[in-house]
Amino acid sequence: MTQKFTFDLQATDGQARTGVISTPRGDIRTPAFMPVGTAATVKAMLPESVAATGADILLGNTYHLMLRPTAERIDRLGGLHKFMNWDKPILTDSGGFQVMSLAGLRKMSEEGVKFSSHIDGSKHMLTPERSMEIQKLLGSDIVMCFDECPALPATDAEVSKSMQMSMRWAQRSRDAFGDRPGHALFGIQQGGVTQDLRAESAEKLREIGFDGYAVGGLAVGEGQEAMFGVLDYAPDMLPTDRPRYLMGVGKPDDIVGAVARGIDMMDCVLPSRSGRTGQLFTRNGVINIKNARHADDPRPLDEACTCPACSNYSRAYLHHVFRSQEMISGMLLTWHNLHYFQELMSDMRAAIAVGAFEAFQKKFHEDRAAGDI
Ligand code: PRF
Ligand code: ZN
Repeated sequence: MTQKFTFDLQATDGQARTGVISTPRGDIRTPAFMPVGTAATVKAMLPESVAATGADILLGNTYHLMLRPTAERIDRLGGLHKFMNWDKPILTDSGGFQVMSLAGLRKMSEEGVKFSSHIDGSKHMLTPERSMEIQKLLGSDIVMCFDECPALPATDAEVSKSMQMSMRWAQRSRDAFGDRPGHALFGIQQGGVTQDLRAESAEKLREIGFDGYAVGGLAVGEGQEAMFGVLDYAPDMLPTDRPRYLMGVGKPDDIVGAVARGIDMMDCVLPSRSGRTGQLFTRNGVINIKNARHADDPRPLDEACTCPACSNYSRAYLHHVFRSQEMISGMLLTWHNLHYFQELMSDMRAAIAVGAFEAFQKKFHEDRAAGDI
């Protein structure tokens, strides 16, 4: 077992890349999709089932876990991996982004952000130093810098000011993280949809030096065209020999477009959350299982899918348990969606490895256009 964190880039095809991140807790095949396990669980899934879908790594959240059950309690109980029974790698987000989207009253300063909990209104403070401490207590394998993700639209002056602060926080995160063999610290590029600001942010992060680099501040309402516009240049500003992680993305076509532009890692609540609301992803597009037209349909969701929901149940059954709000509905539908996302990643890795990513993309878009589901 390696004690080091390494990234081995194995093949490229255009801008698309495939490789392996090695950590003491196991390998992460890239491009990688990370299911979200916010509260020390991927909702409706046992960890072994998440692994069975093909996931090599999960995402956890500083913000949620610091409030409940607290990082100190998880540490006393042996760390997050043991606590939630997941022994593969875990990446944790640093908290700032979730504070902005979830917390009550917030007050931002150079020091950090003061906020009140969305659970009980209690007061807390997150700083780069405290975020590093919490992620260490959790035992996270990939730690994210503490940053600010400005809400878009914003003026260039506002985005610049926020990005500069995030870069000072990146330096403080680096200093507080220290030297922890086998654990990685990722910097987060900000700068909105402005190329000069993205370049300046990348420059600062490269100067500080990280084990990997995230593209933050996207998928915040700017739309796919604007996001792809940034991804046409942003990954190239980051070191080629380190993993590049696009935070909080996304829909299957966002993922394919991001990989085509040089992204290696992604995370999103979409497959798990949609599973619980009855939206199913298939190669022919999205199925809403709630729809009455599935009530008598004996066919599986997706003939070609090997997940338990598709192997053993009809659309009629899945429709019935969804309508009846049976617990098995969230379980089966989440499993299917996670399986679909992981198969998409695995198909992309295979296509990139043999130089067939262009053909893969063409078929991906044709299948969706053809879809009568
Ligand atoms: N920063 C952090 N987490 C994030 C984001 C960010 O910019 C995003 C943006 N899509 C999602 N999650 N720390
Ligand atoms: Zn399935």
